[in-house]
Amino acid sequence: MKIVDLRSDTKTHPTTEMREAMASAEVGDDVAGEDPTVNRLEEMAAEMLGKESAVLVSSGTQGNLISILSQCQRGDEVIGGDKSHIIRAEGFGPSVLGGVAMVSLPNDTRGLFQVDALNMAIHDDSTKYPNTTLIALENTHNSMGGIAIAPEEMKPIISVARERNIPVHIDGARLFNAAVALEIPVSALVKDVDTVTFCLSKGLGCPVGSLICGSHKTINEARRWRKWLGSAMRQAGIIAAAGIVAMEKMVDRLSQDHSNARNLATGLSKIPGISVQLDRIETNLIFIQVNYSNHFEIAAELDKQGVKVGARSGGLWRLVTHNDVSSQDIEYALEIIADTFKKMSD
Ligand code: TLP
Repeated sequence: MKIVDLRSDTKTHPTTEMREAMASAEVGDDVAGEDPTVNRLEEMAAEMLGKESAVLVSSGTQGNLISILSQCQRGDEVIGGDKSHIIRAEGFGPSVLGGVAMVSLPNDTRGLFQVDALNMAIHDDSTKYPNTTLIALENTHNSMGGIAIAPEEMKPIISVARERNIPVHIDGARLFNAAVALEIPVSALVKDVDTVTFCLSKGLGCPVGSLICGSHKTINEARRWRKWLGSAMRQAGIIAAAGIVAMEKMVDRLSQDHSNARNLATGLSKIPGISVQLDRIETNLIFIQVNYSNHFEIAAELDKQGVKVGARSGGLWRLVTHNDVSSQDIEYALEIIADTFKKMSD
């Protein structure tokens, strides 16, 4: 049966070129800094993002965790948006493992937060409150709809951070989607921030891996944390080889995922029972509202037919385009979805 997996871009399979690069990768002991393929990937990442240094880590969650632990001490706090992945979906790892408090401000529809609220929330050095030692942004912003936040939109928050002498981290799990959608170099998106995590394993199609980019000092600290967390790896060039292919070959094609997402969203908007805000489709994530109480059953039926969607409570569904979903797959999925909705609408 044909499968069109629209649940997440984490579902991608490595391309043939990645598998070949992995099979023939030159490797060494990365704990000793001797893996030439890892070293090359880290150099490429740092250069592309315009940062001094980069380190390969296992996942986006680990990238965010290590970025926070490298910049915050026990008893400090991080401020992020209440809808951000760091706050919502990473199990408060920095609190569990580093004694760092995670404080949230309401995200606005652009995935940002108000500067007045930020100014008020920041705690300067005091014995009574935790020190605010990091501000976390997310770009693209996943749960606000995959929106691509432009540098000028982030500027007010970054200016407050600068005034208050607090570093800024970007969870850029889908940073390259943002750069492609905004048609700017990825470095322009992160020029004024201190650390960035981006994922190889989402839109870029790799089986595993994320990179943290930042200053030499912070990345050295990140390497210590990676070791403490038990995830400094040995011949990790096997993983890095796919990452190099991704950074060389998989970035420009993200625009195809974005146009597939727009086509999918437009098709879905014509199906009775589905509401979509088409003007909010900026990258590869589509959120739709399904106005049927049996929406979980509809999703289960779609699954049986090979069309997999991310159905959530309240009828909010997320559909994601990626390298394993072609424009023909979109047409196919739309036919099945329209048909199933017709049969099952309550
Ligand atoms: N997001 C995943 C998971 O929540 C399942 C998804 O399908 O969207 N930051 C952002 C913005 C993310 O969306 C994710 C994963 C992460 C961090 C964490 O990355 P991983 O899964 O590699 O730890």
